[in-house]
Amino acid sequence: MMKKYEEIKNIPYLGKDTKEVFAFRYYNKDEVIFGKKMKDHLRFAMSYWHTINASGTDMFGGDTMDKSFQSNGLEKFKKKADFAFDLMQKLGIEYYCFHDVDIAPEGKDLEESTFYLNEMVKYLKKKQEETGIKLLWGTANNFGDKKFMCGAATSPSSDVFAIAAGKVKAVIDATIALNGSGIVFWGGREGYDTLLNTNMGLELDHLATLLRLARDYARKQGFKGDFYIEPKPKEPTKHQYDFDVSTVISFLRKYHLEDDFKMNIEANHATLAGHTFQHELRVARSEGFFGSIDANQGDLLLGWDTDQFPTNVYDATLCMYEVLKAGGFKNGGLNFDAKARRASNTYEDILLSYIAGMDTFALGLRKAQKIIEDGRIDEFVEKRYASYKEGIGKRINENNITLEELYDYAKNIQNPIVESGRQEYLEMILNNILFGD
Ligand code: XUL
Ligand code: CO
Repeated sequence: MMKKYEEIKNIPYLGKDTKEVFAFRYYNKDEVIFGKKMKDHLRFAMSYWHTINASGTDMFGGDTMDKSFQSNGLEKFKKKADFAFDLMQKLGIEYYCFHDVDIAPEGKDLEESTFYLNEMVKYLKKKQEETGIKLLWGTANNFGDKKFMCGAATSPSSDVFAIAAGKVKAVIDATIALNGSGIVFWGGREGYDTLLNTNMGLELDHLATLLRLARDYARKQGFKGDFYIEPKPKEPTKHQYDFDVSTVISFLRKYHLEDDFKMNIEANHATLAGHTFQHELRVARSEGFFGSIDANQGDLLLGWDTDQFPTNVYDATLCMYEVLKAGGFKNGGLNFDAKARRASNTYEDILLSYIAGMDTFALGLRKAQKIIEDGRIDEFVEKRYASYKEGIGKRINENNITLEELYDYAKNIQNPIVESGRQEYLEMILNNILFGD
């Protein structure tokens, strides 16, 4: 029989051949890869909302799992925190992430909610000191309550804008008090369901205003970490303004926010936007906006955000390849914005889903290391653009040529050489690295 949650003290690394259920097969936290421990490459974080609060409810049925902790009010949230830190210790997870409403009860208004939030911040601070666990990022839930039904920063109501801003201030204070290294903005209901009732330009200006106010306040309070935008194309609104990485980058540049804001890229949001996870990471990396990751996966046959624990090694490998090429995480990390399935409704399933996700990314890291050490793929790409290393190509590359000069040069070209893209060969190398041993 499977062990019970309470009996499991910690999850050991036992290597790939073990049949032990509650063990890591690939995640060996202190093993060094490219001069850095696995745990410092991966910087795993627990998402409070899915793990500590979500109870299996969906559109068609209620809870399948009890997360009530048999108590109410602040007491309940203290018990949740005790559970959260115990779970992270069992798994060896060193970071966590939260929304304001995940960690504290909501009061009747902003002032009362902030009071509860601050009480819980004191409690969490103590837990952090006892365990060495750190806060990766904090965020405000400015989408759940009914007052946010038409948006928060993009609401047609300026009072709602003010409350959203107040909640952001409280989250900034909480994040700073807990020494968090990031503040996330996921645009919850910042988007539209129909353009018939929407002033898009005004809403985008207001969204930028809230981000600017947040940045200025946090910096004034001494916050040195990163601000992240988490792109998502749709859901809950039909069109989310933070559609994908490219859209967000041009938004940030338009409003001069690009020096402080980076991306928190979520795998399932990428696929909802019709991109691969790797695509979104590549855009962020090549534009200098790589920051943090919400690691999960969607079901490609479903058009909504299923937030499944990641088990796809192919995607995790290409993700970790991008992370390594970006120079690794600085203030960011791999937050599991993922929940065990509704039918995986035991506490043992929570452990198993984290083990599966952590092992998937550990294996992805190991395989990404192999791709880089193998060198064939990188070398192929390097050689593919060799014509830009000298002559006319070098001048194009250096932006040191005119259109007339290019015309004069081009008129003498008879048969330009364009080499094969060799896609299948490269995919074969990747398979070989993934499955070769
Ligand atoms: C929603 C989502 C959020 C953000 C934080 O799709 O991903 O949980 O990660 O607000
Ligand atoms: Co997310």
